[in-house]
Order: sequence, then C-alpha cells, then structure tokens
Amino acid sequence: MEGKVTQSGVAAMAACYERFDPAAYLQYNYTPPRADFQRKDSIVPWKLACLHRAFREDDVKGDLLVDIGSGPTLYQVLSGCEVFNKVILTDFLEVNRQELNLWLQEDGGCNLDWTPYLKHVCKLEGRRPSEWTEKAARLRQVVTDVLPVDVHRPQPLALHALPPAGADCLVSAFCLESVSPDLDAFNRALGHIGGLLRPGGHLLLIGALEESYYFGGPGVKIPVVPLNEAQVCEGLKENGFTLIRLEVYTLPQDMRVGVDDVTGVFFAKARRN
Ligand code: U87
Repeated sequence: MEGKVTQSGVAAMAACYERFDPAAYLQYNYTPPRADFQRKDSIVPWKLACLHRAFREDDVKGDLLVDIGSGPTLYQVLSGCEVFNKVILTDFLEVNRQELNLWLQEDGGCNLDWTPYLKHVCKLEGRRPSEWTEKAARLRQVVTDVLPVDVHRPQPLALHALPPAGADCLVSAFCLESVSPDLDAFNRALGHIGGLLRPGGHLLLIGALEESYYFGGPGVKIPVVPLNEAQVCEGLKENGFTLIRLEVYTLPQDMRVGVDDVTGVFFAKARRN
C-alpha cells in the first residue's frame, strides 16, 4: 500500500518535470541577484566557496567524480574538475542534458554564459581570472559523459555506467528534495545514490531548507520536500554516511525573488562508511 502511494507520487513528480524550461530556470537562479559575484552574501558565490573549500581538502580525492541531477548547470563541478581526472554529469531530462552538451561541444547557443563563473572560481583558486579559458578547456576535457539518471531507482544509472568499485566522489545540488514526493522518498533516493559511491568516498550534498515549491519555468510549479537541518543529518546517518561538516546559508530578503519559497541552503560534506 505504502509502496503504491509512493510510486504514484514519483510519477506525479516526473509529470511536473515534463514542462521544465532550462532557459527560464537558468535565468531565475543563475543571474543576479542570486549570482552576483560582487556580493559575498549572494547565493551562488556562497555555493562556489563551499565547493572550493571541500575540493581543496586532502581527503576528497580519486579518479572519478559524478554529479547527480546536474540540471542545465555546470557551476557544481568547476572546482572538482581540477581534482578529478574524470567527471560524469547526469540528469533525468533530455533538455538538460542537451543544454550541457551545447556548452561541452562549443557549438554556441547556450542559454547561460558561464564565463563569470569560471573567472570567479579561478580567483578562488588563486589564479588570474584571465585563466578562465584554461579552466573551461580542463572541464571540457575531463567530462566524459552526460548520462540519464533517476534517483528513484535502486540503480540510478545504467548498468556499467560506472566502474564496479563506484565513484570516488559524488556531488549533488538541489536534486533529491526537489524530485521527491515526500521525506521517505528523499531518504530512499539518498540511499540509492549512496550505492554509486565507493566506501570511503565523499558525498557533497547541497540542498534547499524549508522549501515547498519552486518554478521550473513560467507557470511550472514543482513541489519540494521541506527539509530541516536535523532531517538532513538523520538521512545521511541512516543511509550509511558519516557527516563531516554541515554549513548553512540563510537567504537575505532580496534573494527571495519569487521563483521559490526557499529560506536557506545547506552544504553537507559526508563520507560513505
Ligand atoms: C542545480 N543541480 O541547479 N532523478 O543545482 C534525478 C531528477 C529526477 C529524478 C528530475 C533543481 C533545482 C532546485 C542543478 C539542478 C537541480 N534541479 C532533475 C532549485 C529549487 C531552490 C534552488 C534551486 C536552484 C531535474 C538553485 C538555487 C536554489 C533537475 C534537477 C533538480 N529551488 N534527477 N527522478 N527528476 N530531476 O531535471 O535538473 O533534478 Cl540557488 Cl535556492
């Protein structure tokens, strides 16, 4: 009975995503004020600083980095692409995978210019902003695949998509809570992606706090599981992760731009037991 209810919830979520609009989504979340590189308290610079710090730490290492639910965005791997020799991007939607491929293939027609992001992360790394072209080349070189993913499946990626040992590190930003119909589904999805990671590997999980919906395009209202910090910590523990650090960002009033009702963002660094 419970299984059935959840299955229909998952199907309803998939239906919501049919009208997801990558161009609008990028506009809502990845331009100022949410991506204002002149401001320290803007949300994107905060996320980039968390990722930069985590990937600089010695314990996060290995060969393969996998990003779960990449959407149409690249910011989440701009630091990691310097540490790992192979990066795999993933998303549920073909339109998002297409957007990523547009940038990777340098064909033009991208819906967002990632240059300010590349320059900003170069600065974090102590490099000159003008070195952004090298970072772009590095990213294009190490991203080997853009694959379909479904976190609601016990095996979210195609069989043999990853080496048998699993990934050395996983990143996932704003995915699990915005694709799950309820907290149980969120927790199960966390367990599913944990299975992609080798024991001892790291999970860098970014997500929304106390959010109940967001817009994935004009009129495309997508429900979100509202999470609090305690639920995030508990979910990680229950799914075989050891929490290393949890950082929380509270949205300043002017970042609340009407595209969602998020009040905060968490960044968790955890290790798979
Ligand atoms: C990003 N990672 O922007 N399995 O960080 C796997 C699925 C499934 C499924 C759908 C949500 C955005 C959240 C990227 C994209 C993350 N996408 C895919 C948004 C909500 C808070 C907030 C947001 C964004 C689906 C930025 C900021 C804030 C999307 C992705 C979720 N409000 N993946 N079964 N179903 N997806 O195609 O690409 O998940 Cl700053 Cl505050």
